[in-house]
Amino acid sequence: MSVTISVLDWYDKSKRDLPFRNTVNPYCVWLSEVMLQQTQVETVIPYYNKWLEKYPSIKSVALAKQSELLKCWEGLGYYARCRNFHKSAKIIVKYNHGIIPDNWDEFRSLPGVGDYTAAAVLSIAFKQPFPAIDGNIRRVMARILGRRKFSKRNMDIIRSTLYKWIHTEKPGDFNQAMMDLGACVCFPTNPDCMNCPVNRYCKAFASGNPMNYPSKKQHKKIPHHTIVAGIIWCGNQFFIQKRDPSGMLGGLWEFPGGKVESGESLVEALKREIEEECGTGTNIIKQVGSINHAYSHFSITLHLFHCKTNGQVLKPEREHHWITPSEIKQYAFPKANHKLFTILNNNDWRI
Ligand code: DGT
Repeated sequence: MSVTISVLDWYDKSKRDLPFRNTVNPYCVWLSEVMLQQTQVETVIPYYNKWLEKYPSIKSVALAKQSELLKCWEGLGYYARCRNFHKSAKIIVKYNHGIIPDNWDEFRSLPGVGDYTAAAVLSIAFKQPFPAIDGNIRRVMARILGRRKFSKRNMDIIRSTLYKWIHTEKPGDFNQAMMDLGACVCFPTNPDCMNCPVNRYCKAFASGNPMNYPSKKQHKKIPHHTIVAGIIWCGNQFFIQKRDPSGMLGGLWEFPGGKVESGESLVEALKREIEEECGTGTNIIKQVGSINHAYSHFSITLHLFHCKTNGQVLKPEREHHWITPSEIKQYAFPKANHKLFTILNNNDWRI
């Protein structure tokens, strides 16, 4: 037996039954890999199924509007993934007759495709022997090889070992087996070593303290921002604007507002932000409610206020719409806003 055979035997018996495991269609495999980046499997499954119902092919993605795709992605986070997938689909339809490339250089050069995604898709969909190295596989390898740090040298060793171990006829199964091992057995804390198919090859297990591998990173404290935003009413409609397409939450819709600066009250900050973004003042009527939300690199407390136009015409720089509450579902909003909508729905949107 070898690590490769032990891992593949275990996978045959224990693999997770996931919707994207029943296909080698490159479009479906790629979509699932994009959705799975930074996101848990249980969260991805309903999004994956819904997306494929609406967009059954790469061509249907290429032909869709970015706003429609973002609506389908709404709530999944890391929206650059969706925008890049759209860009890639358009490139493939325009320059490659809608055929997803099956060679490393072409596929890897597409927007949003990194080493991990290229290796995962090429191995699963096209049976090419590229090891995919995600966070789970890195941890499994650090333990088997007894490496504490992910230094460049150790990463080179991990990569070259995986190139040796990957099964040339079943590279996709090998990669997915290693991922499952990380997700279901070789947990970050309290790994289930007794049920591990490769414990006899594992240096971390032999050490008696597998959790020392890899050594724990010191968690940096993430910053917290206080944000204010306003629902500016004009009759039964209110104002929403589109976020810059290239930045964080790019292409999603939001209420005007921004960070409270030091020394400012919430109302002062909101007046300033609305003037900066909409080119005019407004009457701030009352606070609606507040929510907390955590992004990967910072967290926010967002305070929302009802406002009314003060008779002057708004001169916003960004794309904007005036909508009624019932039209919200036609637009993609950040998750933080959905928390606000829950508060608003409970209050009947009363000013
Ligand atoms: P910046 O100004 O370069 O830091 O860029 P932004 O737009 O990311 O930051 P800012 O100052 O407008 O802060 C707003 C933060 O709150 C941003 O991380 C996105 C988040 N957010 C979620 N929903 C909303 C919303 O409806 N309105 C606003 N203004 N921000 C929202």
